[in-house]
Amino acid sequence: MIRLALLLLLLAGGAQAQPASFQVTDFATGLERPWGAAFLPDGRLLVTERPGRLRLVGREGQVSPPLAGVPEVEARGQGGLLDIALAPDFADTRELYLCHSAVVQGGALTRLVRARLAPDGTALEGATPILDATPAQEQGRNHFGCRIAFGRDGALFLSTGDRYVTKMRAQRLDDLAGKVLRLARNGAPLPDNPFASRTDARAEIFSYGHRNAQGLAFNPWTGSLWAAEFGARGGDEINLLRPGRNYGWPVVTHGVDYDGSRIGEGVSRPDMEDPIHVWVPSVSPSGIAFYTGAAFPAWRGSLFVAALNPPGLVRLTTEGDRVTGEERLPGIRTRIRQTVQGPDGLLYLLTDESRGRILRLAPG
Ligand SMILES: [Ca+2]
Repeated sequence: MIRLALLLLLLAGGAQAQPASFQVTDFATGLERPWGAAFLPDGRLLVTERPGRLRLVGREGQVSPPLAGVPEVEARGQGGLLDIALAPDFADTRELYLCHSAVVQGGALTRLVRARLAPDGTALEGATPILDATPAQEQGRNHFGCRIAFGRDGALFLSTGDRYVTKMRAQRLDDLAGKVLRLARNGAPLPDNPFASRTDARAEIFSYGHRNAQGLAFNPWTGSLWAAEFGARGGDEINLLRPGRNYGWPVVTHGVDYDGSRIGEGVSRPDMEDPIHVWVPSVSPSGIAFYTGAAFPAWRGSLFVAALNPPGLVRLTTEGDRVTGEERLPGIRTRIRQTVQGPDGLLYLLTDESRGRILRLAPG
């Protein structure tokens, strides 16, 4: 168990310099590359493991055996069982959503699945694929996205990766890779989606030109949808997602390719959306979460960003839909895949390790 007592100063300009001190403990252990997590109404936590398992973590951190009924996944490269989200009416329906990589006729793609949690919590029931981010791509097993978030209107948003190999899939409107999709609960496009009336575009698309967004969260104060995506070398982004807009990849980016070569035509273009925050060099941002809890009053309004490389946790201060400051939390030097706020107002961090853990941040 790691125990740290750390004093942080609030860096937000003009805000009260109220210190937040925290301690980090291992809440749960024995998880292989935990990737996505969702708290149940009773305080237990469903956690995916990238190799293809789903487990239920009890309120004291006890980890269940793998649940039955989980779909087969393509656990190669960056693929596997990825995100999980509960339906907004989960308390009544026990319905939840998973995204994962799957193989279709030799090619791989990101798949969205709907299922129900069995009443005793030991299995999924009726897991059914409801959307494939087609076309499947034979080459490569990188950049599958994916995160799931529900809007206030009940719409399901799903981020997909550009599948890495050709980059330009993110710009094609007849292709579901490198997008954020907006869907009904059965996986169908919503009729008021931005491209619903066009015959040359997929009606599922909400926004496009994304490289690989693994962070997706609604700002609870403004209602806006925020996304984090990986750049190549440098050029990681936070974007404010608006319907029908083009977020630029790979035409505009602040990053360069891994061999140092230039990508696209610059950092900005009038017909494309600029990010609201950029990292050069990279932090490799995966999951994001707005902090709304009472346990850390000084952190209310912050956006927490799980960072893979350099490993750790980044806190962005925000005002409305703007980023006003940034700090890296001291003492956390593990690759973090996702950050989730618990019903207790504490922060739970999923570590990207083969012997992965859930870290818990509590005042102290
Ligand atoms: Ca961009």
